[in-house]
Amino acid sequence: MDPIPPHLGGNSADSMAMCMVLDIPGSATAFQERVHRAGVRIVQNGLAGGRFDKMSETLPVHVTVVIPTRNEEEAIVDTIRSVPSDGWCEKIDFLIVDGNSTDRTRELAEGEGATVYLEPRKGYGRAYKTGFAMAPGDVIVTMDADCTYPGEEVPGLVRKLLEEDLEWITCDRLRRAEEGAMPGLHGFGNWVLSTTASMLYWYGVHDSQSGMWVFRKSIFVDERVRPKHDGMPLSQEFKIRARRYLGKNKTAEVSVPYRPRVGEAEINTWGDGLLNLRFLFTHRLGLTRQVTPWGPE
Ligand SMILES: Nc1nc2c(ncn2[C@@H]2O[C@H](COP(=O)(O)OP(=O)(O)OP(=O)(O)O)[C@@H](O)[C@H]2O)c(=O)[nH]1
Ligand SMILES: [Mg+2]
Repeated sequence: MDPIPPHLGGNSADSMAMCMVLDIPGSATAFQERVHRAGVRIVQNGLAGGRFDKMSETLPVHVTVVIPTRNEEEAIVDTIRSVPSDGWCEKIDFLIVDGNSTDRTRELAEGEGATVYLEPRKGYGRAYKTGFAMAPGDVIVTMDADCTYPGEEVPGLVRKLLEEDLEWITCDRLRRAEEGAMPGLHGFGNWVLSTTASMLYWYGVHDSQSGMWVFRKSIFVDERVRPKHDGMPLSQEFKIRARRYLGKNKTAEVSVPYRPRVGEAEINTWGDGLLNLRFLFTHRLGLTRQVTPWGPE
């Protein structure tokens, strides 16, 4: 079965055409210089089916931005538009995994040319377990549908992934959070969870709760890398698995700006915080179990 019905339009001719053209004077030279400076060898991409050509200005890769949504009509359009689609990669599409929104989220996302998949099973993690399996791109990028993450950084992050031959990047929000982005309890909860995760797993990630990742879809061939939780703990679970099974040389944490939320949050700060904390301990003890399987129903 084709995982994404063609009528959903994620691979629309318009977005393809937009991504095929790029003509930025000097950028190839700058790119080569950066590669040279970093002493990084550009290796076989192995995903787009060809060699990553350092002379090329368009990254030879198909990128899918996966966004879970639940009642995000205020921010979904700006979130999608925040990611450049002006030809920096061969192809880019958006996959919205919607958890039964009762507002106009799905309609607005479709209006932006995104593929919208209705995932009625509840949960942030549940949405990603569906979206990751369905995403058609070689590289997957994630973000919330609330304008908190910097879409404009996506091309640079994907370029870094390819240039440095990484498998997975997680974005740290703590160092560059803008005023009001992580108010009171949120900031404190983040600190408690991130510190606890560092002590229990010693995995070198500062922001355990960030939901912006940039990675190659092929990492999921190794099933140990697939996060299993249906709820918010999927975020920290993914980081723990990626660092453990992909190794520190193939993974990185990069600081990005983080902005105040647009639209009402639906998360239960205390409930989700405690669930995350409990997960850190139970996962360490090997006591967590998978409730629903990987992929769409
Ligand atoms: N499909 C689906 N998406 C969800 C669900 N719960 C949350 N989301 C989406 O997942 C993303 C993350 O949720 P947020 O409410 O932003 O959680 P958060 O970032 O921890 O909280 P804030 O700091 O308030 O933004 C958002 O885009 C939500 O719309 C769900 O049950 N199903
Ligand atoms: Mg959010």
